[in-house]
Amino acid sequence: MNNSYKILPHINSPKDLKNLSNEDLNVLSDELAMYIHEVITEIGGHYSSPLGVIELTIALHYVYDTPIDKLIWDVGHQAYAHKILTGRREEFLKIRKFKEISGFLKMDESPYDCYGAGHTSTSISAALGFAHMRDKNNTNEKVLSIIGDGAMTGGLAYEALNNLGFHRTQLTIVLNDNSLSISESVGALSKYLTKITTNPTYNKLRDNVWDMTGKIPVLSKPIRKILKKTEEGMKVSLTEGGFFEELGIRYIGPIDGHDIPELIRIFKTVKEINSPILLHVYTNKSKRIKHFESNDAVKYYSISPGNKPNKQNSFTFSKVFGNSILSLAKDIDFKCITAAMEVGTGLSQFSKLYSDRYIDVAIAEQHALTYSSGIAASGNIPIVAIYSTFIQRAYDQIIHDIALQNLPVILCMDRAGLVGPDGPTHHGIFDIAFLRIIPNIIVTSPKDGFELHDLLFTALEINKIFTIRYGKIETDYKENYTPKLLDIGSWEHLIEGDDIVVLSVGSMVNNAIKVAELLKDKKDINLGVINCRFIKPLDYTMLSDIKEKYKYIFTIEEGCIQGGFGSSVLEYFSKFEYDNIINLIGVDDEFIEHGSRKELLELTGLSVSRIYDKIIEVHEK
Ligand SMILES: Cc1ncc(C[n+]2csc(CCOP(=O)(O)OP(=O)(O)O)c2C)c(N)n1
Repeated sequence: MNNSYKILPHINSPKDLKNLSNEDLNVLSDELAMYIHEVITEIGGHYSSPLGVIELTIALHYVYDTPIDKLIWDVGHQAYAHKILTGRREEFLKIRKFKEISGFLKMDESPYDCYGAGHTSTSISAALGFAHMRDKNNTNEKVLSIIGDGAMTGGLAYEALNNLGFHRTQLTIVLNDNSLSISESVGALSKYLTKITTNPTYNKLRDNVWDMTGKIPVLSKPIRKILKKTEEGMKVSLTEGGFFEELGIRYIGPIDGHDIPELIRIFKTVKEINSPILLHVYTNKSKRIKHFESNDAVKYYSISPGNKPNKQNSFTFSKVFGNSILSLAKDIDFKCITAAMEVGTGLSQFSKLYSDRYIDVAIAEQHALTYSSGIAASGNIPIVAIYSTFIQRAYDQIIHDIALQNLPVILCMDRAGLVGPDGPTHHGIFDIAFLRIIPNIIVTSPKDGFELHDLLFTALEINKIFTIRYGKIETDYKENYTPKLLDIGSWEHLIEGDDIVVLSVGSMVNNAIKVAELLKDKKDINLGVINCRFIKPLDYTMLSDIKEKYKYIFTIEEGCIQGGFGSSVLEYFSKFEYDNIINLIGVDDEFIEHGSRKELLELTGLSVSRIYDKIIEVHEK
């Protein structure tokens, strides 16, 4: 931190905010923005979302008595200012690095992180849990959920609102409305919120009510009642239904989320109200993006280390997915569905060129899956693109709505395996285990971009429930590739070995090939390598050959060992008498921290050198 910072270096906890003047608080907000900018452009991380809530964060910590009062941030990707103000200013310099502080909130990182997350839409439910236990224990801390308009589109948020409105306890929902999710916020709620924030008449009336109540500290009960009635009447008529009020949650807003004195004034008032409140704060994620050629909050949602642009000529699996979809769309009529991850899943171009065949359902993975089952049931082909980790919350939809009815949905899971700096909330390590046990489902993973294209093509041809998982990594691919149909359940014997074979899945096929080269070079051992692109069904013909030919069998997957691909191989072997020695390599019954993918592969035993060591250890025993 250079000498230009005047106030930030002296803030070691929220207590240090309490005596600052409004002017100093404003200077602090500029310094926080500069600090976040300097660090994140150098080491990478979320960018526009944290910059959008700087003033809001200052006002919250100024008014509330944290960590006694509970601030529960939804997702947590926006809470960088919270981390910096709560004693982690120096640690922030290495945020998201291996063994350093997390990019999300974590309960074991700080007492100020009273609840962790990474997936959206959990904060109101969790806050209600806190609030109810406070009531039972007769303590009087305040509980707040800070949730974005994007996260508010997730079904869990509505379940919590429903429960909160019924129980009517003190819980303040701060709705941070910037009209953006990662891309544009979509759906009826988004339109509804925009209508409120852009309605000048309503804003004026709203402010008047606040001015009056703010200026008269002790209002008589009847006046309060009348005011409340008028206010409700205005809201209901002007916002077409007073959605939150109808649920029993008092709506206050919209207020400017960048005006620190105003935020402080309103939080001080809200703090005194002991019923459920939704405080609608509008913020602008672009406001503090000043150092690039544009202030595009979608483009600068996150930044890679050194702010390097993506390499133009290289392919990631997401890019291959986007390209393959575009080329397949010319001849085959399918629909693409995403849950707010248009850019991340590689569907940006498709969404523009085929807007009538593209549906963003907002951050609603459960809905995305059941909605797709409806598309399939009506005789159309849905391709759903979702990150592996976010599929977890749509498990019953896969079993009950898709598999049980055998409805041919194609499910493409990006970010499978270890995703790196986003850490345990985002690693996609459970998908093989939880999908392969469901009847009627085909589970696959390509070794490279060409095979991803082949699998997509195959999925579109065969009219079955078809899932494809691939990681956040670069891969081989060439544009204008003509895909081929793959036999369901067919593996590829890439290298013939002597007595050891590696059954490798997806991203691990490349590592297995490198291990084979090393073993040949260093020990003159011929390692067999098989590309197990079908995780379910297995290639039973090849497995019976393997059983006879190889004494040592290793399975390698970038996923959990328990219930994973290796387990399915063991299930196969359990049907016979066998004397093969079988070893499973993968993530062994633990959550994996954040760090670079390279560091995490090393940690979990999935790096080339660790696989090599393991094979030698077993073979030379
Ligand atoms: C269940 C789930 N689906 C998708 C995501 C990916 N994701 C992270 S932040 C985000 C957008 C959140 O938008 P909003 O709540 O408005 O917050 P903002 O970033 O705009 O402040 C999305 C889709 C996620 N974290 N969790």
